[in-house]
Amino acid sequence: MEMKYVPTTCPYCGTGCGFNLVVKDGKVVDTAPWHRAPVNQGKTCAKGNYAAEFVNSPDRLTTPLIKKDGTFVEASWDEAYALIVSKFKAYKPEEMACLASARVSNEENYLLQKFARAVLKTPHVDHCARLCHASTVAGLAAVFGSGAMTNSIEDISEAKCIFVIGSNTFEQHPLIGRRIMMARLNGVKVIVADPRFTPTAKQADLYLPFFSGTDVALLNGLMQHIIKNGWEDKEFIAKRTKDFDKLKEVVMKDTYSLENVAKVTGLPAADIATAAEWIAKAESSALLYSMGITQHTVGVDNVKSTANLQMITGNLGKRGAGVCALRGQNNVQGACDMGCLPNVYSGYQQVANSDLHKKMTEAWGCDIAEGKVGYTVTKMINVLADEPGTLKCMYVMGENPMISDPDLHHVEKGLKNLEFMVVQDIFLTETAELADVVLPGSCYAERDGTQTNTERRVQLWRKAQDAPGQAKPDWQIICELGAAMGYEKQFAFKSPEEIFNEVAKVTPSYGGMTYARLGAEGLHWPCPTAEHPGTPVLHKEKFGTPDGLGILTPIEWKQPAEVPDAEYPLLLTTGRCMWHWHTGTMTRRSESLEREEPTGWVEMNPEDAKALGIKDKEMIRAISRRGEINIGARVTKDIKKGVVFMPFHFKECAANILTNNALDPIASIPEYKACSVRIEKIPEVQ
Ligand SMILES: Nc1nc2c(c(=O)[nH]1)N[C@H]1C(S)=C(S)[C@@H](COP(=O)(O)OP(=O)(O)OC[C@H]3O[C@@H](n4cnc5c(=O)[nH]c(N)nc54)[C@H](O)[C@@H]3O)O[C@H]1N2
Ligand SMILES: Nc1nc2c(c(=O)[nH]1)N[C@H]1C(S)=C(S)[C@@H](COP(=O)(O)OP(=O)(O)OC[C@H]3O[C@@H](n4cnc5c(=O)[nH]c(N)nc54)[C@H](O)[C@@H]3O)O[C@H]1N2
Ligand code: SF4
Ligand SMILES: [Mo]
Repeated sequence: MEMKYVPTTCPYCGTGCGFNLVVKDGKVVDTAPWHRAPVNQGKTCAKGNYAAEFVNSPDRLTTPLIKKDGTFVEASWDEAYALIVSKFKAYKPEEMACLASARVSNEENYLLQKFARAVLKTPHVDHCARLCHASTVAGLAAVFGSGAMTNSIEDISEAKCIFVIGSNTFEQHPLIGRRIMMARLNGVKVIVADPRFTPTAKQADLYLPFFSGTDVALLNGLMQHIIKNGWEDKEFIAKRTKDFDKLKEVVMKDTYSLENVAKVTGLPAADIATAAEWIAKAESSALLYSMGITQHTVGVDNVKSTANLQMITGNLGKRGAGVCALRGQNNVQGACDMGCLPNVYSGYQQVANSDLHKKMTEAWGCDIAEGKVGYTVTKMINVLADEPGTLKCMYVMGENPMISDPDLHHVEKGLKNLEFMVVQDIFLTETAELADVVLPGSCYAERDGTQTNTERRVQLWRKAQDAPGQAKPDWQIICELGAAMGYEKQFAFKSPEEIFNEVAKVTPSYGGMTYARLGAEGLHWPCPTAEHPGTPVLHKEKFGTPDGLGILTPIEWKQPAEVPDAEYPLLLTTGRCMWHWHTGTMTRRSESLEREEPTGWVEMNPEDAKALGIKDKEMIRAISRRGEINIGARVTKDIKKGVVFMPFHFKECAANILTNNALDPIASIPEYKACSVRIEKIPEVQ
């Protein structure tokens, strides 16, 4: 028997923890602590702990599949490539679109956008960051000149006050939750604003249970109280920011007085005042946010508001402070960095800038898609469903929109309008079932590569076993397909490291990185030169805007696109649970995790349940303007009256059948965090 330990990074969340994969006779059998891991020092959450369980699942895809007469038949790689090439060559560039993946490596994402732009010559490439932190990327870039988390994870344990708004850190980023606990040992004050009394909220010194969709009102209210009392950081505002007067014109309005904000948010005015005082008077205060802020039609407004609060209190450019946008998927930061967005090449180099278009054309040595901004994920689905014939062909790598996109009936209609779809995944997902060709990719344990966590730390993945059957690493599939399309030179890579070296060459913020330099600790971008030590804290001396100043942006509160009414009287908000990951492909195949939560539920307040005659655990029907599902009720005081919550992991009661495809006008992110539903008892069958 041969045993070995392979240190690697976690395939789940953007915290970027490290652990060892335990390999026995060439197969991954378990995980074990890796004490040198820089982010988590050997600790993991349950998902990391059980991250070996799905790897050798009997459901793994092991061979290419081609759909013939409505059923999949096994095919060789050559047959699959030949079919794909003949189809891809038959469409015009603008009729094709690619979805990249926050689950795969930087190298693979870099290759996919290169494939889209250099081979298919289409500008339409995007990925699930659209559904997640698109508001952050747009909002923070507009006000700070960089759309990423400003501080490091370690920093959080040095804060003197921590304001968590719209993040269930303890369940969704547990090892960042640990940093909050470490800070608490130093006597830090923790404030949590969330419509649900989550495990994170339960650790707070001050819990603010407010209505979903009232974030800007709350943030403006906090700022008004701070300014009224003269607690703002006058020096920081004067030296490092601009447009304070414009901001004041809005936040000082009577609309945002404590009394008015209390009414809109459903919070006691005194608690808003206390929160304002703690944040403003702390020597350093960190603001942590995630989907509660971003997934709204006002997602970008929400993000800019959090930045306003941190700027007027001087909480940027120093340790223990910052706007800590907690990125979700293991490599969503990296997929954005690699240019899997319709408006930028790697390193956020704008496609519309003709110099940069020329730079990439020369670097890749061929004609590339013209420098115009392509479709977002949400736009792709809308075009497919509502303007059939515009998009005809799609290549989806490591995404499962048939569970994760809003308004699933609409998504299904759109995807069924495609003439040809290729899905490259590790399991036969609900999306793959609709494909014409399915290609078996490899999971994190089966390849080398890099991924970039939420604090912009680029770390290595290390191969621990071979992929099952004929499955291949995603990078190899894209290279082979690129070559089959006639682009041998552009895709002649023999290893992920060779791809990474090209990334470094064309991407200024990764310019100084090599595999050898990444080592065990990784490096934080920007790291532009071989001598540069990396950048754990952004904006220390100046912001990334043209004049170096942070921009204060006046923002008015707006209601969600759909608000409760007589027909649909409850506000539905959706999200996650501790044990499962998104569309469940991996965690529902992990016995230890699936045992904890075998199916979905809807949380409702006892008063709402009583009014409807609904008991705990009763199966009920939830109905929105877009569809209906049957789901078990979980009656709990841990949710605000008038609000109900569902996790979206479970296909048998898919929350996204109900959600609203209303989008933020700038970021095109859907409003997953607020729509309206009605809940009914299921009529008894006579
Ligand atoms: N276990 C697990 N962990 C995960 C994931 C997973 O699927 N499972 N997914 C990862 C990914 S990709 C992401 S993006 C992150 C997401 O991480 P989080 O954003 O922390 O998770 P969510 O459950 O989507 O939402 C967070 C909180 O927002 C609250 N909320 C709802 N509506 C509002 C509102 O209008 N305003 C405010 N302020 N709060 C509101 C919800 O009650 C919830 O507690 O998690 C990552 N970590
Ligand atoms: N209602 C509601 N819906 C939401 C959200 C919400 O809060 N509420 N949150 C949104 C957010 S923040 C996100 S990030 C999205 C996530 O949406 P998705 O990205 O669609 O969800 P995942 O389940 O993570 O899908 C990833 C796919 O990649 C596959 N995969 C995993 N590893 C590999 C690999 O190494 N190679 C290949 N080729 N494939 C691999 C998995 O099997 C899976 O099919 O969901 C969004 N949807
Ligand atoms: S906190 Fe995130 S990165 Fe760390 S072990 Fe858990 S899922 Fe993995
Ligand atoms: Mo996400």
